Amino acid sequence: MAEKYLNLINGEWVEPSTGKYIENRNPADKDDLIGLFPASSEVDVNKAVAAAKIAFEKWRLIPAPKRGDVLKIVGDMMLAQKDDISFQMTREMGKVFAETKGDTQEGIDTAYYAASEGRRLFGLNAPSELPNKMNLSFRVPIGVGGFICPWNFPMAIPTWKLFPALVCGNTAVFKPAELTPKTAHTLVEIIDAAMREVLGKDYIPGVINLVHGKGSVVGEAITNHEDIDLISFTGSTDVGKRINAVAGASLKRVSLELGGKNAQIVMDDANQDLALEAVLWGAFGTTGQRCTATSRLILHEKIYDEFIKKLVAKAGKLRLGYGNDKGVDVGPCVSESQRNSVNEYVQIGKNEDKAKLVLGGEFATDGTLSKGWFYKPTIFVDVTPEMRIAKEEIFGPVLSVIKTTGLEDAINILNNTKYGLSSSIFTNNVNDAFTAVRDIKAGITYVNGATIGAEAHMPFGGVKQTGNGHREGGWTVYDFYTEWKAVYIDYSGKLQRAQIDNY
Ligand code: UN1
Repeated sequence: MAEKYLNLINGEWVEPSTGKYIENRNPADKDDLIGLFPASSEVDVNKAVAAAKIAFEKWRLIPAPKRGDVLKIVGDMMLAQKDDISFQMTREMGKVFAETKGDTQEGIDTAYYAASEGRRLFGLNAPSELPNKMNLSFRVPIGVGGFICPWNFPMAIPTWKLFPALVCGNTAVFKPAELTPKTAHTLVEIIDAAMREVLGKDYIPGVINLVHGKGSVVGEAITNHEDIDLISFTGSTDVGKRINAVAGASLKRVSLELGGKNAQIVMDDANQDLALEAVLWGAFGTTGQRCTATSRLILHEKIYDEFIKKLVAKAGKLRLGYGNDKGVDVGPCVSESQRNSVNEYVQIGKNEDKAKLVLGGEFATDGTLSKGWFYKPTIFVDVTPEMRIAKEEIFGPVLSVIKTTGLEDAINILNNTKYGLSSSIFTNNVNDAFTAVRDIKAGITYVNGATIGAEAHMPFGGVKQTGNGHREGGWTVYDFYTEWKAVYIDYSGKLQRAQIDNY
């Protein structure tokens, strides 16, 4: 019998009110049942929010450096368990062990950053327009946050949200992706243990609550809840729009990280070997299941045929398999429905008269691959910018190659999408590089680097329909998790009226 996992509500591990559980299986081997995770309902969300609301009044009074100490211990614990966390993450999510170790490391980096932010969280002062009066402004926490997270970065993305939120003094109701509940369980176990260690007898139950279940039930209940003050969501643009609309009705603060249709430009003067390595990594790493994945390659016409030949040869050699096995380059799609959705896009590409499929385009079923949701690395060439495979997010190992005549044309093609998350240009021409940095419409631009691999202490997010203007990561996220409070201290001993007495 598979192990049953529980929700964490008000400091206690509890069964879901429904008594029902959801199976978590290995996408590389559907016979491998990892565990059973709560299929929670609105009732569980209500309990979690109530606990978080009470906890907020105590947690906000814990000095920020002490809240940071909790995050320091969290980082240490994650580091000590890095290999085990990553092994389990590969088992439930599919990407290869080297990548899940990167995912865990991103969480560790975020923990240490948040820990030190506990001793900063800088405010700003300004002079008063009146004598004997002091003006200060500082950050205050907002309240209860709802955190709705995706499966592609089961550790890094929840930490991007939870750690800064917590160090700022907010409390949390965390709903992880249904497909990666085990990593979430481990993360919350660690946070709770660190809270107990740092706070001792002053431990506050309900600062972090974990409610497993479906987005349509648990995510929906969080979005609708009147005592949730802010929501941070990473996922599809369609769901993001819905969350924004529903949460906007009660004026919740909402941070959205949504789709991408990222492109890598390769100019004719570029280091081709480097550009080749980058596109292989950007397009097929994480089986193409990153918001930042390279799903378009915009190739200069002068190197077009030669580059494609090398690319197809190399991509054809990528080894598919279970990501915890040695020598595997690419894992499975995360689920059957995700693989079907990738395959539907490939059929759309195949039906385009002009686009040519030059690699893959089908399920990979050789030997043990038939036990999982594997899809062959797929490349379409001669794609034109208006085709659906050039515009829509596929979220799988599918690359569309588009020919360009030069820099301006390449940038126009790159910008021809409703998204704007990551982007890249390979060139050795410094003028072209800076022009691209200026004119590309995206939240992230790499020069001579792949579209994936953002660092945890830098602003992460996109323009246009990739989000709603907020950024995760680094210092910028602290603006999302705090409000500014302005304080005026008058030590003149009389009533001084701004805008009146001094003019
Ligand atoms: C995502 O795909 O949602 O920059 C996050 C990167 C990773 C994070 C990706 N550090 O590719």
